[in-house]
Amino acid sequence: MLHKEILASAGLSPADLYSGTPSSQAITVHSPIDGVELACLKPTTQADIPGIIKLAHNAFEQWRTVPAPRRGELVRLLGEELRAAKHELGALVTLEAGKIRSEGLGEVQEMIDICDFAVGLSRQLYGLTIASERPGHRMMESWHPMGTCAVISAFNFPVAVWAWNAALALVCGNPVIWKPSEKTPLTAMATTKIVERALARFGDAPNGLLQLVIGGADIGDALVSSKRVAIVSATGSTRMGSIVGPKVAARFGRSILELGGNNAMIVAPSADLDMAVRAIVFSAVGTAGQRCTTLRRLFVHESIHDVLVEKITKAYASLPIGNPLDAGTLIGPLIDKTALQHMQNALEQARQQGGEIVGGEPVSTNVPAGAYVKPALVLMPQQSDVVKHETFAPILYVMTYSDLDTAIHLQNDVPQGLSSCIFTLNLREAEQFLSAAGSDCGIANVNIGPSGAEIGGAFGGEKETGGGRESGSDAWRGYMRRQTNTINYSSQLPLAQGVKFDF
Ligand code: UN1
Repeated sequence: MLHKEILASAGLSPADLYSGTPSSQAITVHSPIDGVELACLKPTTQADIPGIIKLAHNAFEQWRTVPAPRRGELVRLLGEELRAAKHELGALVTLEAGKIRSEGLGEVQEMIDICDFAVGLSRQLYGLTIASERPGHRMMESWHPMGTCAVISAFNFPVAVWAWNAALALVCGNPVIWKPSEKTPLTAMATTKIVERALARFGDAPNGLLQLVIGGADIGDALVSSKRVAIVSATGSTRMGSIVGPKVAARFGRSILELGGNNAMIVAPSADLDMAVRAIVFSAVGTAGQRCTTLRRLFVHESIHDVLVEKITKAYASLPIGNPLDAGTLIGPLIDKTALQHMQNALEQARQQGGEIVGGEPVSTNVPAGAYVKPALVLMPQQSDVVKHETFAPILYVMTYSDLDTAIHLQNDVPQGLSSCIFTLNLREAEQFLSAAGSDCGIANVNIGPSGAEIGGAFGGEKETGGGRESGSDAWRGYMRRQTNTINYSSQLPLAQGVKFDF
């Protein structure tokens, strides 16, 4: 399929794609597949932001009074529209973000899944009832909409992460302003067209309920700094989070941060090695190593190290690298040449720190402008500085361990705390890994890799990963305000704690 056909079938017209004229302000979008220019967009300006926030606030004042199951109906329609557009939007994810076909489709599936989840949730925004210490009194909790939710998303999951946030925010009664990565605005624009179809079928949603802004850090900053943006949900680097988090906190706003990961796997002596190899290869090289959940560190028991490394090396050698639009490709390009440079720098540091590197070199394909690389396997003598740093590329550092306590200590001894896993058939080891003294990550798995989480669980991590939770379980609470209610149905006014105040 040609680029033009993919763009057109995702509903993007030439007028959408060329809203800007080449200038220092315009956002030019290139496909990571071949570097071809896809669009030149007029960005949202800082001067536009107050009006956008005001419109969202007006939408909030209406939307918060719409019954939650009715709000869920909009999300149900969005899920239907996404199902109908899955193929076209998935292909655009491939074109704009460079994911292989199946992962592009998987990303849209993740959007559909969270819509289904949120529809059910729209009838389940439960609060507790609480026993009161006073006679004739009752206590309860009510969950109310919070206000405008800004979603700042990254290039690597250009649409799914918006959907995790938007589906929940909508049923929770909040409008959403979306700032996608300036590397992937087209998938966001195509999603907005799908949203418009759902809104048209819904009928009476307020204007400004779902808005899109296109731009760079200055636009993100205008959203982050506004007191009228109740929630800022930001996905990206720890560096970005360290700017966003304090700014939102300084104005007592709420942030949901989903930042860097440095995810590990421990492979114990009893592990099913063939299964472990499949999990390692998918989670280390899938999405060309550009997931926040990508496997970056492998701790292998010394008794199985050589045999496992041999199996992984063999598997790596068989991986088709190339144009992600082609059926059969498993590793597409890095997002750009800068990412390639970061990867090469990290490998150079690894070498200096005693690493033995297999792979990692640029691959020449028939599309020279793309940043294609062989995934790198790096045998490290210890967990040195470079290993503790997240490099957004397919680099897997392999280390050995002799006792599980040390392996768990090493796995936790990094600044990030997103995802982790152990391969073992030993129940004691598995439970130790999941215990309070085990993995310190937001996600800890047994006999499954660290990436490719389902939407039903809360997604996020600790430490420099930011502490936010999105997606399933009770992550919805992050999008609502909790109100404690005490109701007195007696004819007395007793004070709590037995306090007397008679006059
Ligand atoms: C991300 O990389 O920002 O668990 C999100 C996974 C995906 C989401 C990753 N469901 O790998």
